[in-house]
Amino acid sequence: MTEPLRLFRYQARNEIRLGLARGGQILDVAEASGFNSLSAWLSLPDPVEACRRAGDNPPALPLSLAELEVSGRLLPPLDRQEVWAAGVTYLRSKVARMEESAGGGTFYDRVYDAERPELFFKATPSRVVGPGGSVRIRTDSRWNVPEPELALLIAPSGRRVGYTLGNDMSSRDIEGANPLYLPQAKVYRESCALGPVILIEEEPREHRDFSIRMSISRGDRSVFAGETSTARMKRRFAELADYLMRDNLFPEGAFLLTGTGIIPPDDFTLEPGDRIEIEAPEIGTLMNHAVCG
Ligand code: DO4
Ligand code: MG
Repeated sequence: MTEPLRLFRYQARNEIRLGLARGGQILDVAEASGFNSLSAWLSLPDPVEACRRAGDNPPALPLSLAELEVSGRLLPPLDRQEVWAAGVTYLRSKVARMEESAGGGTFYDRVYDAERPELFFKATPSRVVGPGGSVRIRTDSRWNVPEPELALLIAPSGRRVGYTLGNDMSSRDIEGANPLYLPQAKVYRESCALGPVILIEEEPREHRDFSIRMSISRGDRSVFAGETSTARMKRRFAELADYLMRDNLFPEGAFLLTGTGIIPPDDFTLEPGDRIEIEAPEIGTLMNHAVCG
């Protein structure tokens, strides 16, 4: 079986570059193929084939993903893409939201069963942090959680070309007070993390099963651990991407977070300094610390 292709952005000496990993080997994408930004890659007629060709033609670099990550040189895997998100795609999310909501609970129930999914705007690139970056807790909120989610990467053509991991940081008390406060609960500085790499979708599929785990530690103490699988989603990736593309244009491509199936118990809230690790074996681990203020 061939090793999966993984694309990533990293800080080289004086510039940002794209790298491609296949097995243990790291290739410099620009030298092998001529594209050196995510937007340029996404606008190619066949981005997946371009990656495959770049991967066949290696000038290998004396680097490893682990070294890039440890030295803080692995960057968020986006440049000019908008980030959108789907909500209430797992039973766990529906139940938790119905419980937290002061009177709006029935909206969550209805959207879980409706034909049309919940999709909302999550972040511009400047609000997104990458591996090792700090995600933010709102100062005007007292109940905050990370939401570990699989993110789809969609090309301007609408094709799903890859996957990464995401954290849809959320203020549960703000959203719970009134569902109309959703944009404030969800969209603010450093409210989203993406990374560490983009797993390229070499064979198009309607849906895929990824195991997702999240652990949160405070100092040397584990304060939460949970896991799920995208097999438990109520909706298929193809369905979510199809709704996102309806009457919309994404000239730079877009990321679509697919919803959370892991929600810590109601007495849990994030604290500054907490270390959040979100992991899917095929993609890697997205590690961030929480900050506030
Ligand atoms: O309905 C509000 C947001 C839902 C969400 O972010 C999720 O289910 O992951
Ligand atoms: Mg979410």
